[in-house]
Amino acid sequence: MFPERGESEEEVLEELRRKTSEDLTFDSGKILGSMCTYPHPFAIRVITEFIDRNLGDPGLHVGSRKIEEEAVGMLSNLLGLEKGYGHIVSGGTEANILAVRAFRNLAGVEEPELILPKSAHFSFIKAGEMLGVKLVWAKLKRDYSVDVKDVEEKITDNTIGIIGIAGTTGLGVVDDIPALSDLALEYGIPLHVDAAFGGFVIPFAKALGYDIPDFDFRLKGVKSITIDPHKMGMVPIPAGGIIFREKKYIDAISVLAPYLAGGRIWQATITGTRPGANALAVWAMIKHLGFEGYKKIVRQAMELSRWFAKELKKIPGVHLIREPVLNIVSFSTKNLEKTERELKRRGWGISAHRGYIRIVLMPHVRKEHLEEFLGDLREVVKE
Ligand code: 0PR
Repeated sequence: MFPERGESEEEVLEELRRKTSEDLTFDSGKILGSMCTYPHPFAIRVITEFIDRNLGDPGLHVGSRKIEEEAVGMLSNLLGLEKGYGHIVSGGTEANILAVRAFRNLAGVEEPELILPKSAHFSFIKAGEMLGVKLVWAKLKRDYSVDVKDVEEKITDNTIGIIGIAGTTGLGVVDDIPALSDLALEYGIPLHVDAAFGGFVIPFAKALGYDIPDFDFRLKGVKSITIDPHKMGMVPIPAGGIIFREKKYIDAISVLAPYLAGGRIWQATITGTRPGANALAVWAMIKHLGFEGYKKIVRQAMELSRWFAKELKKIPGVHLIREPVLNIVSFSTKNLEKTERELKRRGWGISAHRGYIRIVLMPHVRKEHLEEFLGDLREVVKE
């Protein structure tokens, strides 16, 4: 019911606290299956200070628009591109939809088809449906990366683009992007890399010496990349990123907004009114942490995931789906449904809907949380 008369701030807050007491919080250490984390305090400060900025009307917030451009510039550099074109958007879903939209608009074929790995995120199902693009699913190999031969066999005159994934949602697997890039160049088809999760992990993990395939704009077939600051970038939700290699992709999805208070603009994002503060927070976090700061966060997450995988392997009745590539470790048990139910009953924020339980070693996950989880898992599996 819409209340007739208002209550005091304190009363309303009290009720909010009571009602959200059911929520799992990141500091409880119980959320092991999420790609989000408690944002960095500095990002929260930035958001609070610049909460009113709207990048949907950049003529009003000219400074913020320039900062978004700089943030896109720094992300492009991280991904091996001197100058890129793109936006800080609402998340990986919007970023992926924008990439498919650009590819479809530029291809200009009547019955557009997109080739994507079986392991692709469900955001592409939304993209296919909204954009009238047929999804052609490519097989995975035994190591759960996409079968590049199968991708090649699925190419037709209607293919508008190919998707590769750098950090799959379920297992954190990085596809053979160099081979996909070669294929894309050979057939003259653009390649989009979904690095929504891996974008803020792989560059740092590689610098730490982890052996992970190349995945970014250094490969010439890669025309666009999704990279989400609201996952491993430590920025509050919503903050996704889409970067294109060339301006023509942005032009292909830009719509004229003629009457805004700040003047007419061309707008490429799906959302109109959109948070400037989050884009500023992306910029601020990159400036504050720098490559070294992110490397430190990634080092901890990667080391913890290697340790965790080793501990899991010691438990009889538990098996790893595959050796971890990034900071995601997935495993199964003999009676997975029961394991899931029991672990959930003990308060753990995990799910097993893909045929395995996925643990994401986000920055809020600490060794003591994992030790407690392993203890519970040992008991549950033994029962
Ligand atoms: N691409 C990949 C590879 C992803 O893993 C995800 C999200 C997306 C795109 C879409 O990103 P947005 O959700 O930002 O639009 N993957 C996570 C998942 O589906 C999202 C998530 C995050 C799920 C936090 C749970 C959670 O608590 O698993």
